[in-house]
Amino acid sequence: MKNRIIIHIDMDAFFASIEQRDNKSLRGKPVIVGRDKKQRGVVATCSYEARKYGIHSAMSMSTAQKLCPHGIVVEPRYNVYREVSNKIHEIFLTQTDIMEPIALDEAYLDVTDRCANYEEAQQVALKLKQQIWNELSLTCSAGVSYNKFLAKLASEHNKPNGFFMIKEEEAQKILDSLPIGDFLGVGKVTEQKLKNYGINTGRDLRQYSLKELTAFFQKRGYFLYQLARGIDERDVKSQWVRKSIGHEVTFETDLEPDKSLIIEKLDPIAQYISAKLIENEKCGYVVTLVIKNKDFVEITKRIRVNTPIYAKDDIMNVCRTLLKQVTLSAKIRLLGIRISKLQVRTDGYENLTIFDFFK
Ligand code: TTP
Ligand code: MG
Repeated sequence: MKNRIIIHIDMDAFFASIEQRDNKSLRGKPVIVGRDKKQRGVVATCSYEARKYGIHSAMSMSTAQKLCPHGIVVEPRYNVYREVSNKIHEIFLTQTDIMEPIALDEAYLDVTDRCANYEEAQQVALKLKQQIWNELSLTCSAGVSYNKFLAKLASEHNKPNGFFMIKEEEAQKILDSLPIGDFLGVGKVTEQKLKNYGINTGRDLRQYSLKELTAFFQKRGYFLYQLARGIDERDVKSQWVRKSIGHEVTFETDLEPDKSLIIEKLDPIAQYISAKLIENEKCGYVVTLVIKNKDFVEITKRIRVNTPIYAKDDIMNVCRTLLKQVTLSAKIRLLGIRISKLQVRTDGYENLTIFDFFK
């Protein structure tokens, strides 16, 4: 069986980056997000500028302010963070259905079926980073590997705004030199206990037999034994139902702003989406047409049809209608179509034409 390919994405200084994005005066400054409560609160997170002073999550606010007296304390805005988190998940779902969100700012994506090799997975990860930047003006770090533990390790490798891959042949070397405290599930107490056995790195861990490790640490010993050898069989648990199916194409040379040419270029995109809808036994009510011009100005037009569609010709008919509402002047660099408000396809409307369906 083919090895899995998993992407882990984690937003950089998540709460703090959102605060800096939304308030220009905080950019480039040490920002500490947390409730002050007369300095009795704790730091939720802080900007990378504040990390230089040794501030980190869960540190007491009073310590943080002692370390960096000119740090700017900002109250958390959880509803905003939640909203951004939802948008990030939507972006992830444009690339794969198998997505497991962890907390608000990270997720695992299983792209085994979607990517033939690591290079393709790299393209997906970099595309997601770019999409997050384009749509949300936030950076994240991405890691690619063949299991969850190593993918997360990879995403942490070049933080912030990083990308790193750990392929099978590179994993052991990286794990051998990994400090024991960085292994999955090793908290402060276990770390100390491991160190008492002389285990400071992955290499030290690998010197112990499975029998010894399970004797010392019970079930966790078994996991540690496996992790030291780059084995982590946890699945990416996707609880998410795909909300839309879309596809975009960026052209190598910008297109002339000519509607008949655009129709021609939209055809294979509609074909691709239709195939995806059929494969997933889905049809959708909302069609969105995306046109981005050479200056990165994006035009989106959306329409809801009365009966959900999935056939290429129906998708193209709706796109033609949407295109009529658009005025084009500059050359075009990207075209995309998205079908949303999906539902499971049931037979019985295949022969109807879309023109009956507009509201
Ligand atoms: P993290 O991903 O651990 O941290 P981060 O995104 O701020 O920084 P980076 O990933 O670049 O190292 O956590 C995500 C968010 O969760 C973080 O912005 C704030 C929140 N959080 C807390 O509220 N308390 C905590 O103790 C931690 C670790 C995070
Ligand atoms: Mg993060």
